[in-house]
Amino acid sequence: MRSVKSTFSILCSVYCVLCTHPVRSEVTTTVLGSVTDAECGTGPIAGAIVELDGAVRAVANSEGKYILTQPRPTVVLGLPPGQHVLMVAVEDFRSKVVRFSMSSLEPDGMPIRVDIGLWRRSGAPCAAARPHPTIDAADGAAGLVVDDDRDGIDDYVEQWLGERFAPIVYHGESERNFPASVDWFLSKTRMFTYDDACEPDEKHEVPGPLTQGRLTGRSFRATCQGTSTITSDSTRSRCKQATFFLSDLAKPDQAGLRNKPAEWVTYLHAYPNSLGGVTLQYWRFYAQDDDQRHLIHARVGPFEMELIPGHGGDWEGAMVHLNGLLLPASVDRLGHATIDAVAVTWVQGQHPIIWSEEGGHTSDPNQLDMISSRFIEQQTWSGGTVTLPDGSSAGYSGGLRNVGERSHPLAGQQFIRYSGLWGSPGDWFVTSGYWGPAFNETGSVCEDGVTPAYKSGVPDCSPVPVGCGRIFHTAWCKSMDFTQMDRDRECTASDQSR
Ligand SMILES: [Ca+2]
Ligand SMILES: [Ca+2]
Ligand SMILES: [Ca+2]
Repeated sequence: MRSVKSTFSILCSVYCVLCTHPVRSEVTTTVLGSVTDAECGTGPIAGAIVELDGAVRAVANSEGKYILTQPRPTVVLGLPPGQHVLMVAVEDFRSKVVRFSMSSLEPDGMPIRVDIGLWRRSGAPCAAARPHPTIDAADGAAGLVVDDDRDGIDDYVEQWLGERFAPIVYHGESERNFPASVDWFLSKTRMFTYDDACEPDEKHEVPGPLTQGRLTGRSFRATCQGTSTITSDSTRSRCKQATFFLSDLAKPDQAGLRNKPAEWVTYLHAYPNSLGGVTLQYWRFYAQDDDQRHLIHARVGPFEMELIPGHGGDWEGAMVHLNGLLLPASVDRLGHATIDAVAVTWVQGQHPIIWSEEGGHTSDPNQLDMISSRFIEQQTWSGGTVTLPDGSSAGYSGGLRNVGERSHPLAGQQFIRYSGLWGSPGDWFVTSGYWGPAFNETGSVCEDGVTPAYKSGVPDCSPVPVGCGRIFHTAWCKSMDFTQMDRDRECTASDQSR
């Protein structure tokens, strides 16, 4: 029986190599159409760059006509099967991204027609024109649109771009706290209310079990702070003194999902930016920050002291800002206290390499600050793999999950609206749990948009700058286009507590 099977499989292989494979490679897709000025009706736009699936590119001729041919791919990562994207960009017009369907039943060689009308980006050469600063990736005229997070960009296009530019993350061999997922953390932690003004501190547990949906819509009265009402999705406690929090995990669980890289989820936040493109934020979550290296020097009365700044609940990340051609213009990383532009190494021109510092997990652009000399490689895109230091495979990573916008989370990722702390309050500001992505303090500024909201390198909460007002959460909203997004609703907490 076994020999019959092997013979059959050998025959199949020969057949595949000799017959099927050459035929398959000849299956091509032709997409053609014209690019026109949708606003002024001035006709064709010559010189527009048209790109199919980010793979093949053409330039529209003097009549605005383009034609693209490429081997038909079966699946474009991030899109439903049979779907493709066209990107069209030309100076002075909004770049446009159109998602369209292509049936596998269509006869080989039958061209698909996609005509594109572009809107003007600035200037007003005709009476009807008005400036549109952002990318146009949710216009239903030529394609299908799903925009559940209401940021003006088709959610599948967000996923496609997210997968395309997803980082490769290196974790040191000596790392003790590996990535975790939100849902796993919630199954292990407990939720509490916290009022630091009481003597002793007052904590009350919120009855479990915890799920993402149960993180929001809660409130309590912090009576020792006065009579203020603290909510779990709109109050942000500036100095972590009156807030909800999720308790630190037991020691063995602080290691995170060390042996389950298939659950190392990378959380994507994608939104229109002021470059006329899209910004892609990639967030990683760890149950614990165990930073032993970046000690904080402090003076308390006559005493000099050094603090180890570790804390529960650690969110870290990097962001790729794409320009109007949907190409990377710059990369920012969340540093220890600031957001810094970094020069990264790109793999295949599209995946930036990020080094996760052991313990503190800061995203580094190179390995200079890494302690280890051997690393675990994590490809963060969906279907990406994890490779151990000895070169053996640890299977797939947890892939990429688009959380949507804070005002409109996607696919049940309600955690993004939770304004409390991920981790228990400690003796100091820097040893207390930190905020999630949408309320993160890194690089945050006062209402004036300039003054830093926090003083870096001090163990306790820095005194509130006079007239700071509502804090702008730069880490969540850097370069966001506010003609498309609601600045207040997305980037500031509607209520602050101490
Ligand atoms: Ca969207
Ligand atoms: Ca989005
Ligand atoms: Ca950290």
